Amino acid sequence: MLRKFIHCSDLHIGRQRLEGKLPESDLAKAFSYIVRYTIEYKADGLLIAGDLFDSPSIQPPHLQMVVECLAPLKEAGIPVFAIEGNHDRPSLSSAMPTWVRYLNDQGYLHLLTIPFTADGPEITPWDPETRRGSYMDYQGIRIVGAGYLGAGTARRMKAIADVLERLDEGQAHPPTLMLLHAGPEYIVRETGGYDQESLDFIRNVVDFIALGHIHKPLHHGWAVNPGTAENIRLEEAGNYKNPVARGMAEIIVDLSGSEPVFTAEILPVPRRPVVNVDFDCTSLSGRNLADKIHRELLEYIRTLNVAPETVLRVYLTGSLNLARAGLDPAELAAFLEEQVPVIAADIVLTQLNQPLVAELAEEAEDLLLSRENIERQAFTELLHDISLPGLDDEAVPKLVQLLMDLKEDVRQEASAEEILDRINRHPVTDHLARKLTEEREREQSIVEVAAGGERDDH
Ligand SMILES: [Mn+2]
Repeated sequence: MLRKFIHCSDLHIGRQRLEGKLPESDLAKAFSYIVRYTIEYKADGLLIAGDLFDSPSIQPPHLQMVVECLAPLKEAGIPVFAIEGNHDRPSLSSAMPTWVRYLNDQGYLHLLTIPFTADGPEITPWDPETRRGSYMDYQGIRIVGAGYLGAGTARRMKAIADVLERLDEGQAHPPTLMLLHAGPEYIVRETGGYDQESLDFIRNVVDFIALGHIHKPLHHGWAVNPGTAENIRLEEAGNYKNPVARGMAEIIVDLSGSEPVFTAEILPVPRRPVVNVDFDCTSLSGRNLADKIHRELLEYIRTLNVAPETVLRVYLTGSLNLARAGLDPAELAAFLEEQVPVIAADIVLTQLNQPLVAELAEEAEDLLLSRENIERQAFTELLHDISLPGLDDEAVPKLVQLLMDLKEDVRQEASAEEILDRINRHPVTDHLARKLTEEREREQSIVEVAAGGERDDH
């Protein structure tokens, strides 16, 4: 027995991008794609993990967009379960009605909330009469909406888990899926995220967490954030270098066994193309420097033949004194928009005159966040438990690298010969083989000595 959900988050409908140069409809288009997919895939429900709107005070057309996106689901009879993110509400403690609440009251979605009082979280079942509640038992699955928990996220998650555990009075709780608008604390330090401890704690009562808030896709196995469906900030198009899928997640729940099995896959959502261009200004000098940059950049961009629906994002790199060069980035952007058939151009100065700092920051981010790092750690831990001759502290990282490379080979569907070749060529293979041989020889000589001493006894 399978249940299928589509999970999205952070649609930020109403967001102005590049001072409104990018169409607002892009965000609705992405959302509409997700809705169509949900219907065609015959999913049991759509999950929205917060920040449906960019602000609590969106303009009428933005509400209209969302209503038009959600209407087909209402017609198809596919329920939508939503929570509010930090952008949907003026503040955590605000009692003001929100546009998500309005959509709830109009029957477009089920807004799940867990209010916190002095006594802790107030967790109530969904009441179809009042259309209020914290969770709904739907198709054999308990869907809980934890919402945005602010700076107290880790602490409040534990409090919620505590109450959830006691809900069923000693009976086994149904398979539980939680909607949560939060990121890991290593990303959202200042605003409070979840940490390993709160995750471990909540794991006892929650089988799967559908996350939002962080615009980058995150896959923790049983907790998943699909990332944004459109580039809410244009940096999102450049920061996530590996073109990993992002935008929505397919969650499948297998209820046929004794234990529910949740699996999730993050899928891509088509988005407006953003072309990131690096342009090194270092070698340019002399008079009329600004003009020179205008001309040379234009010449370079013309060679790229970008599609007309593209957003051009130009990172000026190298060293350049903006003031002395008389270069106005807004003017340069306007010039490019006039000369090249693109929807908008954006000049980014953050990489200028500080390439090292930018690179270091990027490296640090990669180190912290990457899935690769987690895998590397797992391999290292596994290898530490194996006692293999020659597998010392120096060899472990080398072998880990080899394993990572092999994993990538398999993913890229490398041939058996190519894989064997990589193993044979790698210095760590040689090192381990030599140590193993030495060890065997030593053992052999011990056996021989022992055997030599006993020969006369027969
Ligand atoms: Mn958010």
